[in-house]
Amino acid sequence: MRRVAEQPFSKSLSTTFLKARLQQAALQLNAMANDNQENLFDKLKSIVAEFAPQAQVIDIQGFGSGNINDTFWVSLQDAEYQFLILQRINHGVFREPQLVMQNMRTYTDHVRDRLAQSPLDRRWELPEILPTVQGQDYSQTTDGEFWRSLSFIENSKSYDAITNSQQAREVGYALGTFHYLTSDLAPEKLVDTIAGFHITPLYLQQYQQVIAEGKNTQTSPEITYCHQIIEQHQKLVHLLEDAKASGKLPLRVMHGDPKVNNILFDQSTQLAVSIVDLDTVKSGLIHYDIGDCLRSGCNPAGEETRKWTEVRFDMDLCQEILSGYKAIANSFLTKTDEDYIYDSIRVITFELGLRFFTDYLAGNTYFHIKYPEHNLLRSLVQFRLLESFESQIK
Ligand code: GN1
Ligand code: MG
Repeated sequence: MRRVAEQPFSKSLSTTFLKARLQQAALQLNAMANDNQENLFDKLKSIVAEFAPQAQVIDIQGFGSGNINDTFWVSLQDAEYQFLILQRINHGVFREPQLVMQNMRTYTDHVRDRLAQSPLDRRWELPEILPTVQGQDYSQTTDGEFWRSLSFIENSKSYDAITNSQQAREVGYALGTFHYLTSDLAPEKLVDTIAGFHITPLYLQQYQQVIAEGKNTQTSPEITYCHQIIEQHQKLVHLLEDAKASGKLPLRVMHGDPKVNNILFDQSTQLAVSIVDLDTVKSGLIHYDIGDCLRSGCNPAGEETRKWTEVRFDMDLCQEILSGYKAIANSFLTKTDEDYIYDSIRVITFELGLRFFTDYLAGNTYFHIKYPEHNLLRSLVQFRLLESFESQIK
């Protein structure tokens, strides 16, 4: 999906056209489904005014392919920033959005200071959190919605799947840079914004509970396949949590969602310049990040493909991502950390498949979907990817 709004904007776009396009985007993103679509444009304009009161809105478009929050790209005139990102934080998922913003402040302040003291030798950007006119990091509407605004990283774009080895090394470099720049941030300074996030055994419990409730009794060969994969991987579930409990793997700052399309590339140099989507930055195992980055980076078909039987794990891309990662991470990566890398790919790919499948069985209450079987298809993609990986490391 497009992650870069078409630029430059045209001042001649009519309000009627903007409204129609925005409504279509919102429906496609399944965003704002409960909102009055007629008023969407006006509503977004009034939220923009909370962050940039003097600005004139030139254009607003649906943006990105997030499964949780609703994201818009805004083009402005007479404002400090020509472009900004506007996001409605899903507070069904992030129960305390103010804590998400607190973490984002802690993280960006820390990294900004560190970069000021010891700059990298290449472009690396952090999104700015734009305050409201009252000086807050988010705006809360009268009906309880949480909105935030972030600067748009100039001349950048992201990809839903990696297409070449240079991109792969850059993806590894980006994750390594994130871990490197946070390696001196005490993880306990960050709060947990989603209870149980990336605790694989808890996802298994949720699956078992949904089965016990018997909400979805449909059967099909695909559904049977998913149940079988879950049955076969019971031991895997505890692998990283056991390593954490025994102290083999230490708690560090983790990103929580370093999938490929959260890494931004400079459009001119094609080098990675930022890692975004900072909602899940918290204390945890960096192995969940390494695994997540590799499971998304080594799936050339992309996690949204419907051709799930064709999904394969690309080992060449995996080696490239790891070489990019290690080039910067060797300052903090231990031998034990390295020993767990392949296991972390297995755990996180399994975990994501399990999360999608459980949400499908539970009636799709967590991830945004675009069609009824969407979460089932997503879980098939992850389970097939897992099998492909496992077949190559035997
Ligand atoms: C969700 O919303 P998005 O796309 O950034 C999810 C991640 C998953 C990802 C899979 C808070 O992230 O954990 O890995 O979908 N985020 C949350 O695409 O659950
Ligand atoms: Mg995310």
